[in-house]
Amino acid sequence: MPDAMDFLGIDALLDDEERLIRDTVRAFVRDRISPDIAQWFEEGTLPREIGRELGALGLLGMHLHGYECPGASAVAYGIACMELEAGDAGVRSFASVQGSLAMFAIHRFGSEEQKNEWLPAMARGEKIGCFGLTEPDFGSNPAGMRTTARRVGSDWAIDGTKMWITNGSFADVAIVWANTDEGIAGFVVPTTTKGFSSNAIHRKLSLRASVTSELILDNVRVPDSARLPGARGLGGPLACLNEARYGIIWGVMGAARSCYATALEYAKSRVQFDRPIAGFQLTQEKLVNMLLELQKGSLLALHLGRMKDAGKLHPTQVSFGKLNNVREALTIAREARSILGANGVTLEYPVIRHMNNLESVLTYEGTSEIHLLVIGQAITGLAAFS
Ligand code: TGC
Ligand code: FAD
Repeated sequence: MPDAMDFLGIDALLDDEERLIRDTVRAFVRDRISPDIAQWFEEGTLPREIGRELGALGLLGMHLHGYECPGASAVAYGIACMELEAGDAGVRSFASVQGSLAMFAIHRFGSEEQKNEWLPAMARGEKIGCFGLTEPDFGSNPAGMRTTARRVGSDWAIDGTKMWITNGSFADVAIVWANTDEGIAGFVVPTTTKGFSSNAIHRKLSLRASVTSELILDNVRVPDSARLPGARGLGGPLACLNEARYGIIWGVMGAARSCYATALEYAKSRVQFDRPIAGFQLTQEKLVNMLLELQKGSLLALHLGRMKDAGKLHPTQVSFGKLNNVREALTIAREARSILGANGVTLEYPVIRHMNNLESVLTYEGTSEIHLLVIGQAITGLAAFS
């Protein structure tokens, strides 16, 4: 009989190293994240030392090569994202922003000096990075950003406000995207630079175990050596987003798996009308639909991961994965919550925490509507963004 958690035997498609990474990250989540995550979520915190622990496990900048980064495969990185998000999307977000956004930007577009200065310390989790693209008035449409960088002698002066920036308040370095006379450029800005400040955003009901902040840049002066020399135009930040979006395709299946597993166990033990609720047809329909989408989404993640490792993954295919898997993970979480009845609305179970987190994941890294339009443009040749 197939395994209720791996009905299609997807595990057999992984190699020994991939299984080892999965088991290692799963054990870390079980021992270090799961016991405290409900409390962190309730308090709206994520302990900073988690960064060093993720670094010690080689999970920061995991798929980057050189500069003390592990150089793991895309599939291995995806598996790590899945296990981290099975714990909480806030922890996966931390690793995504650090590795796929901040470190990737430096790795892909930075000078040797920038790479040597930042990447080893960031891989170890000693220095934390954030990625400032979104602004209060420009979310889905970053091309309109108002943050500017103008030359002042041999320096740059950066002015503007970035909004909804993960890790913003405890970052050591911010990758800031700004408009210049030559188009959009990226800057590596130490957060101790004069004129740089941040404000944590409070009252979030989603991704509470993750710090989200506003960044204010008021005449922030940096030398030309802080500019990312390889980044030209909006394609620079969007190339970074491809990396983080790829990790999300896997990550959300981890959250969905946690919801499905919780609902299945609950349904087998919760008795109403003298029978376990798992014995009712309506509950079985929910569980089976969850399993179908969980397994299909996991296969999709693996397929896209193998394509990425072969160097054949197109950004529009990343959009395909992000749109499908986040949408389905959210549906799975909502179904799981209903199976838990009143218990489904408390932090005693992980389900509503995942469900609320997934609302952010649906929005960040490109909303589901934007990814739908990216795919729509790819298949029709017609852009429908504006
Ligand atoms: P468009 O004219 O289509 O493109 C401008 C230039 O960018 C290139 N490009 C890409 N390059 C790499 N990867 C991609 N996915 C790319 N998409 C486009 C394109 O070829 C072009 O290059 P060039 O050389 O011709 O100039 O740009 P557009 O202004 O029409 O916008 C397209 C659109 C709407 C798809 C894009 O703006 C978009 O993706 N918007 C969504 C914004 C977004 O995702 N923001 C995320 C912020 S970061 C975040 O959310 C972190 S969450 C934290 C966490 O993970 O925990
Ligand atoms: P808007 O762009 O205003 O969109 C609002 C609604 O309008 C959405 O449903 C959207 O799909 C829809 N819409 C917009 N344009 C169109 C269109 N052309 N056609 C159809 N529908 C459209 N950003 C960063 O730069 N760095 C970070 O680290 C970061 N972390 C984040 C963490 C959290 C917890 C959250 C919630 C967000 C984070 N973001 C970050 C910001 C995130 O990327 C943006 O919220 C996202 O890009 C959407 O922008 P917006 O919120 O301004 O929504």
